[in-house]
Amino acid sequence: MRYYVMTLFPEMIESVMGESILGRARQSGKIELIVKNIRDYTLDKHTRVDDYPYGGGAGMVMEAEPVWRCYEAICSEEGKVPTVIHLTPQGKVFDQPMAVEFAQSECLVFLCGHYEGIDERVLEEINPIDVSIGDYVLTGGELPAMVLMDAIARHIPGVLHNEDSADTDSFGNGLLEYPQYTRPEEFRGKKVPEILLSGHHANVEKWRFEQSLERTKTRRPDLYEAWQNKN
Ligand code: 6GU
Repeated sequence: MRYYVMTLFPEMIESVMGESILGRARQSGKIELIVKNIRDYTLDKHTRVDDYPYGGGAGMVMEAEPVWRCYEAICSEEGKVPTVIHLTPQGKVFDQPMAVEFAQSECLVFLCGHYEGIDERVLEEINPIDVSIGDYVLTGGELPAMVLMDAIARHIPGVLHNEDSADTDSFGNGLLEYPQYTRPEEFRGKKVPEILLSGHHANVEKWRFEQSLERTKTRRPDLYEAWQNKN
């Protein structure tokens, strides 16, 4: 997978994407990350990338030209027109099936807006897929882009050590995950459920499945209903 990020805050991306499982996936070459600073593509001598909105109103709008030139640079590098994901609260709300679907791509470009948004005309030209991460407003698209890159990366072969954990984790089967325990066997008087110490694999699986069902039913009745309808 090759991820491109178009942003005004490249350090924000680099600082997070060098860590943990994503950092390891980059080291091993499973994921390539190319961060483009939109400011590098301005033609303005003061490197300005935003301006006041026509019609007035609060805030600033990201100019079309630097975004377009940055996008064209990526198209040239790729030698084709890539899939572009524009992070915006106006987009389709991201979910697990979308993560699985996007993971099939060879290359994904994340366009991060800031301020009051991006000049509509360059969005019409690029025609990206608009994606939101939920119904609340953030100051920019960088955190959402990283949320997507993380969720998508888990579905790229070799990124997770244990290949089946992407499927058994919460949502892999449409249910929340069962509770987990590790040593010691007793913590503040609380014991690990006996069945997990039994070594009886089939019983453990059955118990975990029941726990998943119960949790989903009480915590996320919406997911539980969806699961019932498809099972
Ligand atoms: Cl993708 N961007 C911004 N700025 N805010 C958001 C969002 C995206 N998703 C939820 N809130």
